[in-house]
Amino acid sequence: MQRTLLIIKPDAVKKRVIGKIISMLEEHFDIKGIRMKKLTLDEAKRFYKVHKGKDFYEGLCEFMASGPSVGVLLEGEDVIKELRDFIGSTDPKKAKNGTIRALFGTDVRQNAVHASDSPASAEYEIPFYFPD
Ligand code: 3AN
Repeated sequence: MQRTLLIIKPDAVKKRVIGKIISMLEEHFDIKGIRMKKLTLDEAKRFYKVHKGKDFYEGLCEFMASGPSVGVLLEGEDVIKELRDFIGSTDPKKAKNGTIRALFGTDVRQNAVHASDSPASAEYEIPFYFPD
């Protein structure tokens, strides 16, 4: 069994599509936890530390700390890869039709959701929203 973290990012919360995204997730995956929280800038910087030094890093962290987001804990046999396919490419304009980012994303920064990309990332990321 794998666990993974999906985050409904501040842009999607502002667009009022939390319910639509959770509804899509629920049809395909087992949801084990949901928590709304506003990351501090420090948390956002630690969360995205693998991107430190890249030109989009500061803007990305500020955006993630700009408003509430929703962490969704999912569990399943191959859930990390399946969820990554389900959300679509980083750039919503390149994401396949019907994926969450194609439906709700705006651009590469405001792309509606995040999903862990490996078991190691999932174990690092889950405690930001689910410390217990
Ligand atoms: P993904 O979330 O699809 O794994 P990553 O890990 O390459 O994508 O990037 C992490 C986050 O950084 C993305 N979700 C996106 O919000 C942001 N990002 C990536 N590339 C850019 C970029 N060129 N400009 C602005 N933000 C970016």
